[in-house]
This record gives sequence, structure tokens and C-alpha cells, in this order.
Amino acid sequence: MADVTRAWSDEDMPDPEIPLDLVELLDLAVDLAHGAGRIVRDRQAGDLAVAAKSTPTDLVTEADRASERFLVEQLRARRPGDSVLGEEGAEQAGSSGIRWLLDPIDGTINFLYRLPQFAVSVAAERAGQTLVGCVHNPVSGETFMAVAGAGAWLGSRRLTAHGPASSLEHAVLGTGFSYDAARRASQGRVLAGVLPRIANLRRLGAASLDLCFVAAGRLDAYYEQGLAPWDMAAGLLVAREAGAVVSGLRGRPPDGRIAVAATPAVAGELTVLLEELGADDV
Ligand code: LIP
Repeated sequence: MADVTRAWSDEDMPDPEIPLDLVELLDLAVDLAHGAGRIVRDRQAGDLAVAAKSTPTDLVTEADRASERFLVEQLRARRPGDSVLGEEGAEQAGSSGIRWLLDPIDGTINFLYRLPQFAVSVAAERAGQTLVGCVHNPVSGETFMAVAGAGAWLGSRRLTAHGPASSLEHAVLGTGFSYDAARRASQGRVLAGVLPRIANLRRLGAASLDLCFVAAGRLDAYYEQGLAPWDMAAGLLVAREAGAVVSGLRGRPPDGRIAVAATPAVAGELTVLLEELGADDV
């Protein structure tokens, strides 16, 4: 069992009022993400069976499935009363009130192309509120973590979302695109309106890591339409707990329509621009 308390060095130790059950949930999330990360890294070395899902370009590999099998088996053994929802089809009802959202490989296309930008994303929620989240990149070894109301960390470093930009025109922004061609065309139209208003764009290929990069000050902002709960739950909590402004548009929370995370310095301008461009209607 990973000992996440080591992830928080003494001076960064969060408020001792944090309920032990949240510490235990995070400890488990980190352990699960590291375990699945080892499986994913080992499978990448071999030949991979690949299949298409919603569209010919929405791919799943047997490494995605092996990672999800591991996560579900571990949860069944260690928290049999919890519910589970996983990208590759895992769905298990429970009575504890806790639900785990699992993305066994977020950034599957990067994984297939051996681009070292993919992650195992694990989050636990209660009544729709994310309690803990962990995003682990098995290639870089980086582990992003957060506890609701207590903060966000990269390893033992406490995170605060303060990218360099003081305004949108200086911002480096991340985004992503759908596996559906027609939706990508609409996303492209929105992006055409965004590009002249920002400094630069990054399409890194894994929503969970993109959100954590806003938390770590590696991006000033990120938005994407059409994300699933397992893509964004853990990363949104990391961004929010690092002090990023996390939202949808028009006063809505982040959801499958659109999820936005931005530093306080650029959030207001970006939200107005995305609303003007109808970014939540693609
Ligand atoms: C991916 C997201 C990415 C998005 C892709 C896809 P997957 O998740 O992380 O941000 O642009 O369309 O949804 O499919 O690799 O788990």
C-alpha cells in the first residue's frame, strides 16, 4: 500500500482536520494508479491488439483493457461496497455511496504512438462531488494528486495554478478534439476564433494531464468539449484545488458540453470569448 503521507512533506502537510477516510481514499487512488501504470508501461513494450470504438479513430488497446481489469479487481477486493464506472465498460453498482471514475489510459492515441503523454486517471466521488483524484503518467513517473478542500500536489510539491500570463493575449492554452469528424470541424471553427486572441496553443492529447498542467503552471488555461466523466474528474479536482478557475460556460459546471480550467489571471477573458464563440454548442 502506497503511503501518500510521504507525498506531503511536513511543511506542506495539509490541515490535520482532513478526515482520515479521504486520506485512505487518496492512498488507494495513488496505489491503483501506480499499479495500473506498471501494467500499461509493460504492455507498451509488446505487440498490442487494437480495436475501434465510437469511430474508426477512437481506438482501444488490450493495454487499456488490462489496466481497467486490474483497477476493477483491486477495487472489488479492497472496497467491495463501492460503485465503479470505467471508460472501457466497467460498471458496478455499490451501496457505500462512493463511486470510482476510471480512465485506464487517458491519451490512448499518444500511448499507441509512443508519445510519452498519457496517464492513468482515478477519482472517487460521493453524490457527484469528487473527493480525491490521482493522475499518474507511467513514463515520466509524475503523480498529480488532490483532496477536496485540502489542496493539490505533484509528488510532494504543493501546486498553485499561476501560469506566466497576466492576460489572455499572453496565454498558452491547451485544448483537444473529438474522435467524431463533424464535431472536430465545429471545434476547429471555435478554435479559429480563439487563436488570434491567445499567445499560443498546445494539443497535448490527454485531458487529465492537460488539466494537471494548468494546476502546475505549465499551461495558463485549457478547455475541451465532449469529455467523459472519467477523462476529467481527477484532473478537474487537481486544477480546482490548485486554485484554477474551473467551470463550464454560462454559469454551468464543467461537463460533457465543455470543461474549462484557467488561472485567475485569464479565466474571465477566456470564458467571455468562449461564450461569444458558442464553444459550448459544438
Ligand atoms: C482523450 C482525451 C483527449 C481528447 C481525446 C480523448 P482517451 O481521451 O484525453 O483530451 O482530446 O479525444 O477523449 O480516449 O485517450 O481516453
